[in-house]
This record gives sequence, C-alpha cells and structure tokens, in this order.
Amino acid sequence: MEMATETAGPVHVPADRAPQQLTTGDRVALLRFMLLMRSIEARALTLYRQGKVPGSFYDGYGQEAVSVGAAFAMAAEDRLCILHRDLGAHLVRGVEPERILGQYMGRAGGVTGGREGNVHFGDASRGCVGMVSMLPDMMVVATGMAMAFKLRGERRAAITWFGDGSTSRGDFHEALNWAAVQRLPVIFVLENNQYAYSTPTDRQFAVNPVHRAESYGMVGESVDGNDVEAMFDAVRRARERAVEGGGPTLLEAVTMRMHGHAAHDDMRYVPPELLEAWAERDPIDLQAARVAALGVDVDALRAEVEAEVEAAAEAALAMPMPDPATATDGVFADEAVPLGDGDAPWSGWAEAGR
Ligand SMILES: Cc1ncc(C[n+]2csc(CCOP(=O)(O)OP(=O)(O)O)c2C)c(N)n1
Ligand SMILES: [Mg+2]
Repeated sequence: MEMATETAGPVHVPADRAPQQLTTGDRVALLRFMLLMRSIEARALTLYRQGKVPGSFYDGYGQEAVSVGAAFAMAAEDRLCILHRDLGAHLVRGVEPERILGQYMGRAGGVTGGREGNVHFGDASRGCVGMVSMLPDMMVVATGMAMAFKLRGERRAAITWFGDGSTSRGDFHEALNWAAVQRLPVIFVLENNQYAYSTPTDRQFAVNPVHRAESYGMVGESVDGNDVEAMFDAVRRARERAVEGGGPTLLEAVTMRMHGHAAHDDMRYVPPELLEAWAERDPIDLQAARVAALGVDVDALRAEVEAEVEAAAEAALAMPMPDPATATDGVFADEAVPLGDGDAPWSGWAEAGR
C-alpha cells in the first residue's frame, strides 16, 4: 500500500481503503499528525495567554489518537463532523497549521476568515463540516449527510465525534435511532475522556453508552482511544461496514482529558492519581516507541514539526484582521442547492429502497 503523507498536505486517502497492515510510512504519518496537533495547540495556548486569542481556548491534549486515527481511515469523498478536541482530524484532511492558528486569533487568513475565533470551523473543500456548538448536534448533521449519501446511492460515509457528556442529550438518541432504522453509513465516535467539564462519567450514566448500541440495532465497540493504530483499525472496519450497507457503528474511544475543560479551568476536581496513571499511556509516547522500533529518528521528526509550527505561527501573526465590509460574505447561499438528481428532493428515495 502506498504511503501517506509526511506533512499535513492534501486529503489523506489510504490507497486500497482497507489496509490490514499499516506501512512504516503510515505509522510515521500517524505520529506526525499527533505531534503536529500537540504542537499547534501548545503554541495556541501561549498565544491565548499573550492575549492574542480571544474568548477561551480548548485543546485535545492526550486525546490526539482519537481524531488522527479515526480521520486517517476515512476516504476523500467522506464527510467529517469534527468537535472541539479533534484538531487532528482537520490536520489529516490537509487544513494548514497557519490557517488554524489564524483561526484561533480571528485573522482574515483563518479558516472562517475571522468570522469566528475559536473551534467552530470546518473547511468544506476538505470534507470538514463547520462545527455546531450545541452538543451533540453534529451527530444529527452527520446522520443527515449519511442519509443524503444513501438517497443518492453514493458509496460514501460520514463520521462524527462527540463527548461522554453528549450521551445524556436527546439528540444522541435521535441520531442513533434514525441511523440504525435507516441503516445509514455513519460512524459515531464517542470520545469518552472521563469528564464533561467537571462531571465525571459515573455521574453521567449508569451504563456505559456503548452498550446502548445493541438496543438501537447497531454495532458497538470500545477501543483504546490512546492507541492511534487501534483507532484507525476500528474506524476502517466501521467505514467498510457503512459503505457496504451494514449500517452505523457506535465506537467508544476510551481516553482521558489531560487538561482542563478549557484554558480557564484548573481542573482541581480531577484526582491527580488519575492524571498520573493516564500520563503513563500518552498516545504520542506509545506511537513514538512503535515508530522508533522501526528505526525512525523520532527526535528529528519532533524537531521538524516544531519548526513547521513556529513558521506557521509567524505566518498567522502576520495575517491582517478581517475587513468588516466582508462580514456578511458566505452567510447566505447565492442559489438553492438541489438535494436529488431529479426535480423532487426525494427523487433518490425509491432507488435507495425505501
Ligand atoms: C447543549 C449544550 N450544552 C452545554 C454546552 C457547553 N459545553 C461545551 S463543551 C461542554 C462539555 C462537554 O463534555 P463532553 O461531551 O464530555 O465533551 P468533552 O469536552 O469532555 O470533550 C459543555 C457543557 C454546549 N456546547 N451545548
Ligand atoms: Mg468528556
């Protein structure tokens, strides 16, 4: 199988779409994307503390494997509904580090052109859907996209990430139920990072939500969310099932939120022993050990990533603020977008067998 990218470049597509074995190049790419995510977020946190990032700042420190491994298994034609701790997914799709840092600072060159100075962004040209802040509305959006793929008879899948806190909301149940009833090609990645702000999971649910998958009529699986290759493999299998008509999958990525909910949160409510235990299983360390055992110079890779992020930060800092005259650009579509091939929006319904 051909190897993936060494840098955050164009959308990554595994060449045969079902690799049983990852190549050395793939393994290095997975590590590289995780390093890139951690480094960009560390740089952005400094910019936040310097007053250059408005609002607050959210990161996915310790959870890099969940977004990188999952996004790596998706094809170019798929669609990704990405959440606030999943920067790695944007990177795998080729969104440039300088545009991400520009985004956090509300600059004209940021992904939303300065319309938003936070994590609610998505580059549609890379298949990334702009994040809806209300949680977990992205589950419903991904389900709707999967429904469109089915109606049009397209061999594509949608994926979305969401947290443990989301499982207590109605949208979670509505999305799972409809996706299962319609056997839609959608993958739900439950990012179980043990906390929803200050609420631990034992105050959130009495049964692990992955067990609910069966009652809705879909496959449910728990995955080691700190193992990027395990994440890749689980999502690869789920995607295959989705595009083959086997319906949706609920994956629980078991991980830990190693930082506060956001930069303003000192997370004094998290027992230090818990953090220490999880620090032993850092996803980057795990993958770095694997890659080093293959003879790859990990220190050189780290230095390369650091240099790339520093250059991206300089470029982002040089970006101007947006021109207020452009504020309404992109707010309204110029023309209606037809939903089906024919005149009626539901024209694909019959072919889809419903
Ligand atoms: C409906 C809704 N309520 C509250 C919020 C504010 N909020 C944003 S993130 C968050 C915590 C979510 O916890 P979880 O789902 O476990 O995701 P995590 O932040 O741990 O990744 C909250 C309460 C929101 N965005 N939407
Ligand atoms: Mg959580």
